[in-house]
Amino acid sequence: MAVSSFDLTGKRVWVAGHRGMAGAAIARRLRRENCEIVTADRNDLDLLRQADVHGWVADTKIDAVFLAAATVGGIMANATRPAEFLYENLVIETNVIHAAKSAGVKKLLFLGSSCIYPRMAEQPMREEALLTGALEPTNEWYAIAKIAGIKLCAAFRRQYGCDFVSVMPTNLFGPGDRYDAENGHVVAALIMKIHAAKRSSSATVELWGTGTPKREFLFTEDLADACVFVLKNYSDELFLNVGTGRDMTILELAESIARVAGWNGTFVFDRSKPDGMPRKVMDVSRLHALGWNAQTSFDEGIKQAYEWYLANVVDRAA
Ligand code: GFB
Repeated sequence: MAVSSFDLTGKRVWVAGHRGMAGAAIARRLRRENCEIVTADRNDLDLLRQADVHGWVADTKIDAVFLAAATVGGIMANATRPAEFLYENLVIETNVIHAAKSAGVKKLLFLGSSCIYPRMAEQPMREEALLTGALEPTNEWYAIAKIAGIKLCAAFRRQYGCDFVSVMPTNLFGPGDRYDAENGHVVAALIMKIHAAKRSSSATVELWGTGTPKREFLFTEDLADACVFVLKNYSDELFLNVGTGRDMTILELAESIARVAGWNGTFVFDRSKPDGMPRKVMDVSRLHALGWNAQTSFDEGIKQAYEWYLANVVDRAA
């Protein structure tokens, strides 16, 4: 693993996707670095438009990029909107990565996803498992786009010597998550459902699938810290897994959220909805060897996510 040192001091750093959960957390984390954070709102820059992206990046004089912009969603959004997940993610990545190379950006960090790994990958999943088997059908469209993003960074590094690196975050949760029961990720969806059950004194909450799949969850602020750490300290073609290395069943996740929310009901299962990948936990030994570890306990992260939901979604709607 090539350790490197990229000093952010005085640099102009573009967070692409700063309105999303991961990008917003990276922008918050960058406030502790002595750099200038650059962002562009969707109305000012449409990342799907190649000429606009090239023009904006060339004019804006950027030193480093965090490529966190993506079309994202939970298992049902992935399964029901395959064209958007494949097309939009491919176009965003190709536009930003190519524009960064053309404008001479010195460092770029691309955010992938743990769904790049084969459905039946050996657990915990090592970086070497990429492209060793068939993907999980519910999110293969998103996975293929993210694999293309990793390969773009690797190809631009090989052919043009660009210092572009990639990280593969596990399932994320935290402030700024999308609270949308149909399209959201599981943590946000369950926070919504459990809070609603508490408010209406309902005795049951419905979980999709069987509750038995296992997932690993990383708090957004830890993800952001890892991204800044990797951008500053790592330079190699091989992408790095980012996670905690610990997983739990979906039912255990639901029970933890119920504890934090103070709801004592029971869970029922809608087996017509998909389980997705049976297990998804990362081998994070490479990142640990470089000196980075997640700092937030799962319970603390859930507490903060729930408080953010109450303050920013529930209270604002009231
Ligand atoms: O976060 P999630 O939607 O996606 O979690 P993936 C799905 C798991 O939670 C499945 C169960 O096992 C679902 O059956 N689940 C139970 C629920 N109740 C619910 C619910 O109300 N809502 C949701 N969403 N799930 C994601 C990809 O896969 O992995 C993302 O969709 C990303 O694109 C991420 O790549 C890393 O964990 O299956």
